[in-house]
Amino acid sequence: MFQKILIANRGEIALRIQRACRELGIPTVAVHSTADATAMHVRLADESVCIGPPPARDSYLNVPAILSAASITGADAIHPGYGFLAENAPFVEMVEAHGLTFIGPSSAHIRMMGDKIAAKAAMASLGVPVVAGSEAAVVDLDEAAQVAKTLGYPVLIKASAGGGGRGMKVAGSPEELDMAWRVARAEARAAFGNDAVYIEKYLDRPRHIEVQILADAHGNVVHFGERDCSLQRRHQKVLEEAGSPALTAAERDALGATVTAALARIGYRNAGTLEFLYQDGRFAFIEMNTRLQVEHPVTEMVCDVDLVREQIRIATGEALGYGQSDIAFSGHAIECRITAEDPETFVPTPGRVTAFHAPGGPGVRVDSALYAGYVVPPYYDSMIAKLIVHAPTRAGAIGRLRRSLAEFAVVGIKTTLPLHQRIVEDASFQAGDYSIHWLERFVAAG
Ligand code: MV4
Repeated sequence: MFQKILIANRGEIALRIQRACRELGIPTVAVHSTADATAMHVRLADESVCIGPPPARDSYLNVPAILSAASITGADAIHPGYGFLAENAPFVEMVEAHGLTFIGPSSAHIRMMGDKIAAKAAMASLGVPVVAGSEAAVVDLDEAAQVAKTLGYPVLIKASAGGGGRGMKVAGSPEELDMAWRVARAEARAAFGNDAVYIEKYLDRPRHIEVQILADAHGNVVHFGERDCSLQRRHQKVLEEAGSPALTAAERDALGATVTAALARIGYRNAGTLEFLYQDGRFAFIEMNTRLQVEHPVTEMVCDVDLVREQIRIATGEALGYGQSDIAFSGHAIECRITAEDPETFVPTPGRVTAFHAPGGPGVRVDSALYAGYVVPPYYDSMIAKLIVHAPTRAGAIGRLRRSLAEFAVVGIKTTLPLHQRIVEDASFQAGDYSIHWLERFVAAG
């Protein structure tokens, strides 16, 4: 087992990783910017090291400072959490060159899945259903027109280095293709320094369904079912559920069997999530995330698994020790991401939290680094808490969500708690009847 783990992150996920380490008996090192000197992840760590000034590029993305912090504290492994350095292949290589273990996949798999064209081609060749589209990068407008004609309009032009919604343009007709093509290429070049793009048939009202997997270093791969992450605004997820209200157990089992077989064949290791669009009863792979995700707790609740503990065990070389038939799905879980934002305009609301009361009771979990007196800094992501509820049925989970949202008190700054309170009362949400466009319309309608 590791002697000491450095957690290269902040906020609730740094606490989440500390908790897994503590249960395994492993001491932790927190790193922090000068803006986070009084943050809860620093207060609760066994040791902490300041790694730079507030901007993330100078602190949480400061690789030399993070490697130095590991060296001076004697850490032998680094957990990246999500965001920051979690999917940065050169970082993984530097960690390993320093004789440390990166708690995550290999740099080669991170690189493969970061190239969306390569990821899709690999999955297609392994028998995973993918969205209809070009099989490689599309090189010029003539080829784009050819591909689009074959697919039929509307089509979506995507940046190969993109993902998470950045660098996408819809073309609804041949007349729109030229403009969409040029804008997509220019945006991809500006945002990623890489203008490789590919084209897909545009699905007009899909759900976003993702499958959680774990793979050990011995070729064992298991899945933990799906999460429905369709409720998002501007590519920021707002509420996630496990399982999806739209899927049957048979669909879950079939999709899980397909993805675990595929990942076993490429020798994938550690945690991963495969993203699919689901429309008209069909799944289509779009991307794979090679990290622990924000919304992992809903999976933990329904599968009774500690995914962070499993990531750490896998990174030491331990075998999973269980198979697919040992994983049972029990009840339903829902997560609300509470952010320090105005619930109507979504303008960030950093500032002092004067009072804080988290809900509790049966089936309620709050992952947060907030405390009364804490000042939410303006430099980082605005998520301040995740409220996760679990109950035997989806209706039961919604009931627990309603009462825990009413209990939740964050005083001193505006938060998105009122938005979540409105969502739980909505009839379409309660019926599980929504696509990826539902929340944008709900917010616009006020
Ligand atoms: C799509 C799509 C429709 N058709 N691909 C957005 C994020 C990135 N991961 C992929 N995305 C989409 N790809 C095809 N062929 C619609 C989206 C999309 C979306 C996907 C998941 C969750 C929210 C979304 C919001 C807008 C668009």
